[in-house]
Amino acid sequence: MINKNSLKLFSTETLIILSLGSSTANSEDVFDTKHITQNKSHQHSEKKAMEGVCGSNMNMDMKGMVMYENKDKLPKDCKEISEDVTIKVAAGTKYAEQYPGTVFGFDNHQWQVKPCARITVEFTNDDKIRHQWMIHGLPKYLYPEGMFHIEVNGSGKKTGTFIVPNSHFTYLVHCDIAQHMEKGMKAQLKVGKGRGDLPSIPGISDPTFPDNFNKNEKIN
Ligand SMILES: [Cu+2]
Repeated sequence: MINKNSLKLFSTETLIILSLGSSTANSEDVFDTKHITQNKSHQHSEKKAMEGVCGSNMNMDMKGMVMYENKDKLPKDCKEISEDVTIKVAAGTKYAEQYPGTVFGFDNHQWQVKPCARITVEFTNDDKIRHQWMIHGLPKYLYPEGMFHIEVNGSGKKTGTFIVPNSHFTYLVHCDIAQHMEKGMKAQLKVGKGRGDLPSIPGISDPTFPDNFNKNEKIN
């Protein structure tokens, strides 16, 4: 069966490609240059080809990646770096043991820094599965998708740096692997005074919709 919607989508895309092709005189040139650059970077050995900084500020190898790192570009509302902070974070199932109902966790679920701080995150994964330290809500002119992200595939460590803006805010930090945040890998970074607590942070805040274990409820 051919899905009508996908046909519709396909035809719209085709139209866009066609119109781009005809309206941009040197679009082929642009494409060719990109193509050559990509080929060049892939001419190294197999190991090298897997490593290095990709076009989107992503530093990746077999152990994991650091994405959208920013060591020196100041947010618009910062005149200077206020402080250099190193946050050491460990991730793993063992950190969930003290919080009933969770399966995964960080060794710390909250950090606080000054506005305009430069933060270096040393992220250690104590499990044999993949974990992430991912922060959201950063200014999009500096961080694509408003995000900075470290990922470690199995036990190991990765380090990355980013700079926060000047406003008081509470940023969401989590692991984006399916069900890891829901099962405890959720934390917050408070910049300045922050802006309250996020819900469901282990050891810090209650969930918005708590599980209901009614002892009086009869099971038939
Ligand atoms: Cu995880």
